[in-house]
Amino acid sequence: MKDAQPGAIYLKDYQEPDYWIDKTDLSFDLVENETRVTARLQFRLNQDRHNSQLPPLVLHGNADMKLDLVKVDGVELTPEQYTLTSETLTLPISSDRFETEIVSVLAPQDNTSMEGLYKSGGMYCTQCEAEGFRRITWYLDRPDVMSLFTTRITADKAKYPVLLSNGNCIEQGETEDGRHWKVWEDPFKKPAYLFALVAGNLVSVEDTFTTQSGRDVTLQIFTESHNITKCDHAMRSLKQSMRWDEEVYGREYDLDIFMIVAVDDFNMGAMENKGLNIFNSSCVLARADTATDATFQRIEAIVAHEYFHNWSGNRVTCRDWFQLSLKEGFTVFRDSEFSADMNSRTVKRIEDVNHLRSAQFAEDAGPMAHPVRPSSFIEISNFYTLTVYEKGAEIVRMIHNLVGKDGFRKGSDLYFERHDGQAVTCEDFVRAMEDANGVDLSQFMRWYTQAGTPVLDVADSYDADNKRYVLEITQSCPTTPGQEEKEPFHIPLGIGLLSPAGVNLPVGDKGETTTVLEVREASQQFVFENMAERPLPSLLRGFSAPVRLNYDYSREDLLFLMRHDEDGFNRWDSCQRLATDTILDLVRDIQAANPLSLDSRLIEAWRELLEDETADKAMVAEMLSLPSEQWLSEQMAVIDVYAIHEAREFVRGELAKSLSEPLQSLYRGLAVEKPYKPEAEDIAERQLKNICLGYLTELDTPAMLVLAETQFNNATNMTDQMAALSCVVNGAHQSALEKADALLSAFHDQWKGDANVMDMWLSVQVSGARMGSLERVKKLMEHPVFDYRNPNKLRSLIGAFCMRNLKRFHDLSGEGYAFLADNIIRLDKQNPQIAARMLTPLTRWRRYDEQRVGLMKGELERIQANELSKDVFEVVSKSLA
Ligand code: B3K
Ligand code: ZN
Repeated sequence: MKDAQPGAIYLKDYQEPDYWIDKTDLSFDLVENETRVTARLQFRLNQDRHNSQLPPLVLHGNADMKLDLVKVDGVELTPEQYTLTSETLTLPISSDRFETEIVSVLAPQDNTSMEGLYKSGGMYCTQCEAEGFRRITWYLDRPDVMSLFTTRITADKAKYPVLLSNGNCIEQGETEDGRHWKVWEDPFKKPAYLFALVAGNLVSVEDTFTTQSGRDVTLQIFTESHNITKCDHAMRSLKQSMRWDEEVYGREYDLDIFMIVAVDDFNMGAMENKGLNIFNSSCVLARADTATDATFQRIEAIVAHEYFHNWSGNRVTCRDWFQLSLKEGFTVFRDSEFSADMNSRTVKRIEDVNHLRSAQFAEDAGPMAHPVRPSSFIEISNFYTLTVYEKGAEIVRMIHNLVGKDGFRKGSDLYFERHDGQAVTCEDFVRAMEDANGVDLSQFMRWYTQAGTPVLDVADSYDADNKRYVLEITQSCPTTPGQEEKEPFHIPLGIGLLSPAGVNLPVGDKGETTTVLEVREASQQFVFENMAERPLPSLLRGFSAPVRLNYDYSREDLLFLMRHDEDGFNRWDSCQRLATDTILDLVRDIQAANPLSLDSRLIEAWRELLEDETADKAMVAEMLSLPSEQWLSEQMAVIDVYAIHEAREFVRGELAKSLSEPLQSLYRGLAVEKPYKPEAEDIAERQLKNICLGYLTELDTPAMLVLAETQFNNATNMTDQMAALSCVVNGAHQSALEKADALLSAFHDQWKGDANVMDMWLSVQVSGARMGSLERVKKLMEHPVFDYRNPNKLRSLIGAFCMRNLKRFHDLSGEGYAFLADNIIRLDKQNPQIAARMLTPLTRWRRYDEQRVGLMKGELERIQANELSKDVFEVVSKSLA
């Protein structure tokens, strides 16, 4: 794209379409190398935009399709009568209602972008969000054009016995030459991005769900036959999600059939196509021996997420793609509440916040920073971001906290009732919340329009004579690309106050021990009367807003909060701060070449956690986990990759040495054989046990290696097997490297037939610094299990190395950067979406030391010198701007 640089599209330019499409009638003739798609569309002039004059019809398309035939109202057009470009087809129009018939010819087997219609293994499947439908036929491919779809699929019966599309199957039959066909009809209007088609040799598990109004819904999960034993957990999760949405939101499923299909080649996790969700196999298939607890939980969350979209996304959809968070932020909030209800609420909150703070905060601080509702984009695929999803969900959570649980339900009821069948905006969502609750959220709307992570600086003072305690809060927000000045946000700040004896004091109007302060000004004071003694504040309880909070806690304060704060999230957060402060001190020592010694307060805090037999195991596991290198990096003005790594490793080693006894005794107490259940309590026990094993293998003693090896050999579930493998690989000191290789090879031999397990095998050996050398990555790219076309393999190998193995990726030789750049250039020709996504680590170049800045920037410039997709062009050019 060096000559004609792609331009941006702006929210302010939004206009309704010239025409609506009332009916979409598709017919697919699936033939290897040449698939024909006939689209018959019924158009109607949009009278709100035009009344007498009839503008030409401009349809979206793509250069990879061949145009075979165009008819308007039954009359075939000659090439002189229409205009075809690589992105559009323009037809002359002479009536306010008309029908088109367009035949496009596709080559799905050559479609490596995984957008539109493509082949994954032996099956055909589709991915249309955001703009993939225009790779199937010329269409008004925008979410505000909602149409009724019928889909006829014809294919070879032996190779493709299963033919699926949205809605209900209304007709089927066989034709000559061993072909067969099915017709599917979707009774709900939908935008084209929710269209789906699958054809393959698949088997299914089937179940039923009876809705609250008594309708029976058939549930089916389709996979290739060798995976049929891995569908039970997804099916259970689906039924739980369906029940939960009825109970919590009053939302019932609306078709007679709900289908999920697992495919191996998929750009993301899953897709909420109406009645026919398509899933990345890694996000749906699980069996105790093949999937870890984390995978089980991810599947539960993603199945729920896609199911919940049926209302938040499909029945009520987005007017335009700038509104993406309308459906994604809301649906992430819904799935995260679902997971909280199914498991431990506090632990779920900790996991979500951890992810948000280490990855979304980094996005907010980088060159791609954008508001939750962006005001412009070059390629919409680049905006399926942590900001739109996770920060978007935090916005919805803040509204939930501001209007309360019942108020939120009133607001969501009003939203669904008012906008069912419509394509709407973020304002419509917020207005429903305002109208149902009689509140004014106009200042709150800035969360949607201003990018960047707000910073709250908190100071306090105590006046002993008047027994008055004052919190003084100042808010600010760093500048982000295109936004120099920011207006103050409306921030709900959950707080509590603790007495010196550790009592959580009453602070609310009704004597509650937690209250929410509404911060609206750039600088604001909150006064608490009748405070007998100076309290210690517990701030941002439950992480009530997505902000960075600064308050000058001493280490003693943090230890005190870890013990006494009634807010579970803040107990964990105090523990994280304690560890973060300790590690960052060591980073400074490393930089100053001082001898290192670990603050004994951290050791004692960890000892207390290990020895507390009554504590919640899931909480202890979270608290014992040191902050990630990503999070630590975020705390430094200039990221010192090596020092962070060394300091964190030093702390792990010292903790292991000082606490080897309690770690061993806790480990042994938890290492009891029991049947695998993916339930909260058991998951917590395994997690805690494996965290202990992780510390113990830091000790580099033969006995500890034996402990891990024994667990590896005896494990009856993947969680324990993978954890043991990871401990050996990542704990592998020089003496144990051979052992690590032996276990990796045993694991490979055991699981080489299972693609999803092999993804984990690839990433475990490259995401830690000890074994994960660049040479290993390159060698694994030649291994038979690796497949350059498969996004899961790319993420598990190249992605894991570049995003998680910070020390090796940022090697001062610059080889990691050059490796990534080479692959971006190669991958961009094959799959631009994945290429743009994998580029993320290089976009953060400004955060490093001078030498790395030069190296990383040089690689970005090298990428920029190529002919690029819009996807990669946007990320590279914004990063260098
Ligand atoms: N809506 C899809 C994401 C589509 C991504 C397109 N590049 C999955 C989800 O968020 O549920
Ligand atoms: Zn979603």
